[in-house]
Amino acid sequence: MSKTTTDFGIDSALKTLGVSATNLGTSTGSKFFASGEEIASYSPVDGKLIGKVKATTQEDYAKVMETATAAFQEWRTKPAPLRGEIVRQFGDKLREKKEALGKLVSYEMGKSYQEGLGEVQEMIDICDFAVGLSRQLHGLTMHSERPGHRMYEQYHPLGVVGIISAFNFPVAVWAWNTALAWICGDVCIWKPSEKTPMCGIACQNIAAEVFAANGLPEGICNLINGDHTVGEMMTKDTRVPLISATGSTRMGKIVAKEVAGRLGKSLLELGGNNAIIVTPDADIKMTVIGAVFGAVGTAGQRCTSTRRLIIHESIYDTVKDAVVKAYGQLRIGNPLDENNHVGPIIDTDAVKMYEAALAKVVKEGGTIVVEGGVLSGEGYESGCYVKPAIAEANNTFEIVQHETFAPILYLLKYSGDIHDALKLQNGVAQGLSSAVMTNNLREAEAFLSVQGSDCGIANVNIGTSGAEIGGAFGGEKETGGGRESGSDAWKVYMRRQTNTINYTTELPLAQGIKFDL
Ligand code: UN1
Repeated sequence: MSKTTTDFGIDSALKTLGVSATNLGTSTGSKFFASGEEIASYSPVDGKLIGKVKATTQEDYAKVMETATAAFQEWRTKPAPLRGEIVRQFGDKLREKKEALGKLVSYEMGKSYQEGLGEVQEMIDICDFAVGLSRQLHGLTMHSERPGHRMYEQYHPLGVVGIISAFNFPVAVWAWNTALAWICGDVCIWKPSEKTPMCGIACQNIAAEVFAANGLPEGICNLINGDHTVGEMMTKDTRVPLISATGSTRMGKIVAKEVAGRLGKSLLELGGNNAIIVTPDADIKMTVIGAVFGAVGTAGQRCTSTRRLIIHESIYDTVKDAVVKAYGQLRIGNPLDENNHVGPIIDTDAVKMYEAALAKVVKEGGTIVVEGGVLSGEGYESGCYVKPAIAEANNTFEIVQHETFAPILYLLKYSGDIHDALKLQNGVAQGLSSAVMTNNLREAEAFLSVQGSDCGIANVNIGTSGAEIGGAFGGEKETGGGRESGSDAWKVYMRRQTNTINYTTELPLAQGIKFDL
């Protein structure tokens, strides 16, 4: 008998998170309302209905926007360290609810419970980071060319920030954006993926509780639900100065065009096609761990998932055999059961894309080395469990050039030196994450040099996924160019103002221009 949700504590997790089964949807703070169509959320784990939310209508959106705009007037006047204090409390609440939220992430999205917990940990980490930042929103002081003048820059909040997030990181990516936006003095409207709406409700509940406990306005945290038409309400809205969107390159191109058309700012984190280069100097044991976790973690549905292994011909067979052997040990099944490594993919549409990709790689001349396939029978009733597959392929294959959100790893062979491997690695349209496995200093430095990886993330002796929040996260080319989370990513959530103050009784002009009256 397969275990039930009660055995895994899902019912009690939902209770802890205040997620009831129906009629939740749009929300400003803790006030839920919505009048649109129902969106049902089915778990890919067991195919069961988790709950339903109502989609946001234009009228609902108008109400949210009005509340958010009003809340911004108040929130922006709070000193940044005080805003940091609120984010600190939010991080503490997440610590309290880590297990429950990690479970819901696992159950609604399908990633392993460990990865669900990891995702909540990313939220906690970004809160800690944001709290520190709230006392460090520094601008520069410049020396004026004019005597008796002082010149400096300061950062002010932007206003209402729109966040569109994807199903694969249903809570962490929202937190990256929102924790920074909040300490910067912005208010947020979040549209989570319509595939993971319950995670949205759970996070909204946690955040709203913190704002309410501090007597702060409802509209600092807002939630809207629905498909791309709901996202469009924000992308078209001139009252939303920044749209942060995570998802496919196809979606990002639409958002970018719409937001640029009204001269708004967009922060895009889109598709990846990430490779690990394995050189003759690689540590094979480390390579196998990095590659296998990178390819099958989150069932290959991270933006940072390893999709291509670029292996030197001299060690090709050794690496291939080691990775194939490791795949033989993978246990696929209920992600809440910690004995399993790989859970389901998000839905049956994703399963179709997975099957089509495997058929295509064969059609293009590739060779399957680890067979894929959809699992059926007890425990696999949802129809969303697939076998992680490996195919030998060519970088020029159309399917290899394309990001398929599923556990499919392509093996590519290179001869020559690191620059030949880099040509393959960089020879795709996307530019998110990259890695090299080598103990050779020259290879490592070449990989990181100006002629090296063209990606936003470049790792040495680490896989492509699992970035820490402290670094700026994002990538180049079709990945969209945005940077989220750590480093100075906060700057995009603020407007920079240059201030020059004349404390003399003269009015000298810059550039020495004479203008005597
Ligand atoms: C994503 O897939 O959109 O680096 C985010 C990682 C995670 C975040 C991935 N920390 O794999």
